[in-house]
Amino acid sequence: MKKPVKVTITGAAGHIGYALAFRVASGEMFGPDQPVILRLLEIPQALSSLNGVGMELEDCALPLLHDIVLTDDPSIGFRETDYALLIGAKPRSKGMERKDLILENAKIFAAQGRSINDNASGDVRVLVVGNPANTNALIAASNAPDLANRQFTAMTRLDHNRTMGQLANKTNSLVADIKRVNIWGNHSMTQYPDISNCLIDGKPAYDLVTRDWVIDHMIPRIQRRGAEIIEARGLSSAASAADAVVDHVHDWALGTSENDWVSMSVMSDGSYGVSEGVVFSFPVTCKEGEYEIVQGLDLDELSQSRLKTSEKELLEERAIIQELLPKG
Ligand code: NAX
Repeated sequence: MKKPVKVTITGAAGHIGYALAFRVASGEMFGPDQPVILRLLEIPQALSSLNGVGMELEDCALPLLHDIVLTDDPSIGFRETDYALLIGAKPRSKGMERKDLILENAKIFAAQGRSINDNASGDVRVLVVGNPANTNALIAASNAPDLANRQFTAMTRLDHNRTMGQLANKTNSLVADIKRVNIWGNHSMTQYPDISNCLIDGKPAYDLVTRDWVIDHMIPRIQRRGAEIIEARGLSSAASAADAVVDHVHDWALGTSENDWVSMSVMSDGSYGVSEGVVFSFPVTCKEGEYEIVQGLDLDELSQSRLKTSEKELLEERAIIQELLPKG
């Protein structure tokens, strides 16, 4: 029997956390032979609800779930953890400016970065989902002086999966036959879903869809998909977000498929001319727990200008929280 993997989920009593915990515990993230220990972290006001999540997990009698820790203490929540899934964040309240939301959440992710640094496994992998996810990941990484920036990522996999879903629908194909889509930039309205290199059943996607459809319909729909879901459901995406968390960590830990890549927001190393020091979504391949940014893709003028727009937004977000970046 393999040694259990310790997985921390913050905000585990929230919508995404609730949809996620059971899937991690049932083996979907790390495979059917990998036991897990769940460490579920919440704020004190949500502990009663978190207890309910713990009871339901117990009632599932999941063979791979070796232990459940429920806590509001980050030093217990992150203790020796191998994977920290940072989902808990403050929602935007009525009348709150975007800048205030960034600042409020920045404090949470600075504290969690420090706690992960002090308590987690030295080899921990961190995924930030709580918004603004890319900038929160930058803050967490910058507050973890003993850990490498490569250990911190933010989630653009939901946007990636949404792009595949839209393409499958439009071209009447199977999602399994769609390869090499990717999201560039920030998890926000400035993100750039790119299908220039995409193959559908081995054929270039642009043989099957027009550039006008991509520019006028697909890209804006992906950018606004979160709002579309809220309008329809009265609640934000939860099951699909949890599904993207499973995909992101699964591929990071176990590797991406041959001849394909996925979208992950990672610390920019200057690839494709993107400024260093922002967490930016790139196409990546993963192997044995490490990711590599895919190099050498051609970017036409339109793509370059869209990358610049998203980079500019990330630089603006960074300027707002600059004082919370002790690493520089
Ligand atoms: P909910 O409000 O349902 O749940 C958030 C939970 O986090 C609550 O239970 C709250 O008590 C807890 N929490 C707040 N501060 C905490 C802290 N300091 N430590 C531990 N727990 C804390 O939100 P939910 O729908 O689950 O969404 C969570 C976050 O994901 C939001 O910031 C949301 O904007 C973001 N999203 C990010 C996505 C992405 O693709 N990157 C997509 C989905 C989602 O919108």
